[in-house]
Amino acid sequence: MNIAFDPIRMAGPPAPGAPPGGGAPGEGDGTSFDLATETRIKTKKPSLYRVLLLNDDYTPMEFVVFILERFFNRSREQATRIMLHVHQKGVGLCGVYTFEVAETKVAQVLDLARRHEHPLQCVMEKED
Ligand code: TYC
Repeated sequence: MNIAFDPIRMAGPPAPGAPPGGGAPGEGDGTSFDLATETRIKTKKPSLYRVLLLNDDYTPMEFVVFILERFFNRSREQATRIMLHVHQKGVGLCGVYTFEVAETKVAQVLDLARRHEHPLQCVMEKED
């Protein structure tokens, strides 16, 4: 039996003083290889990004409400509340997403606004 494939031998921690990587017999002669024995998988939470709408004097309120319903899955009531917040305060939060999702939503908003010749601006910013 090829000792490099012995699941019982490979299951435990390396013996004290064992070389890093396991150091199976036959190592280096092309007849053996190391198995991946790392059990504690390191994970990292993805960074999150706020997508914000900016106020302007020309984009129709109804268009902003439509944008919030269509791209940010907001109800008519939520969308109206966010739109009015942006109208009054100058900036407002549409949602929080991972990088690629936020990037896509900004692009969708800007593309539709441009095609309707509205100056609506949408930006993303990293959360701390
Ligand atoms: N201020 C705009 C108006 O009076 C409405 C508006 C709201 C525009 C939100 C942009 O992100 C915006 N027609």
